[in-house]
Amino acid sequence: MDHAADAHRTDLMTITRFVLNEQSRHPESKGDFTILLSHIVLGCKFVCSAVNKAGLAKLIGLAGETNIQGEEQKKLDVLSNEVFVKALISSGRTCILVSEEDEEATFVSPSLRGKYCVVFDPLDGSSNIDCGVSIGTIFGIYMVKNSEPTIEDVLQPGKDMLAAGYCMYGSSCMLVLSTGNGVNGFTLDPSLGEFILTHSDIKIPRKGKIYSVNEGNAKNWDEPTAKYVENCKFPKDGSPPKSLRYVGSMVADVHRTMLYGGIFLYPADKKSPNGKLRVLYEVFPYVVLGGTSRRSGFHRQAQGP
Ligand code: AHM
Ligand code: MG
Repeated sequence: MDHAADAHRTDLMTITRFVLNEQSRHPESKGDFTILLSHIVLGCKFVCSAVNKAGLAKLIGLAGETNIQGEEQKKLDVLSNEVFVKALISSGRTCILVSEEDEEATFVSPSLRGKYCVVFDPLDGSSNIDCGVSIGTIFGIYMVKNSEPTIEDVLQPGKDMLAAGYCMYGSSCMLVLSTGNGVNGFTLDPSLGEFILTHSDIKIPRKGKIYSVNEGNAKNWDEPTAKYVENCKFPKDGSPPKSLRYVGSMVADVHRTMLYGGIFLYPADKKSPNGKLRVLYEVFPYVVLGGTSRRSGFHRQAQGP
């Protein structure tokens, strides 16, 4: 019997165990981050379950409709937002929340206040919700700087995020996390209700054969962008053309890029001069994940067993 393989199957590294291991390397840590993360994980499990039964539970469609019992239907992204906001506040570890679904930042009342600021898109890929294509949650975590939290605390550069991650609700549900020391992926085992480490120390392959972009916007691109994409299709150096893959859910498109390599881009264009993706909770978390993924080799020795 292959004992190593058997141990791999029976010695389950849950996400909580993984984070506790990581935090134990910081003697000053009081477990606050682990508690915060367990509330994010709870939100992800809830949304995963809601996404899986969306059609059955009539969670798809527009918010504001009423069901047969006269109850108000909540659109899946509205429901996901409520779940994350409530889970994060009740963790007692957050002070400011910024969600794509809410126009204003939420300042947590002093009695429930903690030291973390969480920025998130509770359910990204809205155009794919109603047709059952992969969608996801994106989040980033900052440490509050001011003793009395202000909006400045969530206007910090992406590089100052303590942790970032995403959860993809796809053919399997996968949570990918970086606390600044490599990137690790956990797959939800629905029978256990636990995220288990399945992709350790993810590194984006240096070379990839895929480009991922909404080419329908090409008419509005600037020249360098148009030239770049043209070169993916008709390479001038004699290399084979790249394949095009575009889901239209950033979480899925970037997840594939993390694992297979290549490039994902949503460039600014004449229609959206600032680009479509929101920097704080759609782009910064991926900058953290991409950056720590490439750097992760440097940290391996410090990771311990
Ligand atoms: P959303 O926040 O409304 O869901 O929009 C963000 C999504 C990204 O997931 C994806 O990369 C992009 O919008 C797709 O846009 P398009 O449909 O223009 O290609
Ligand atoms: Mg979004």
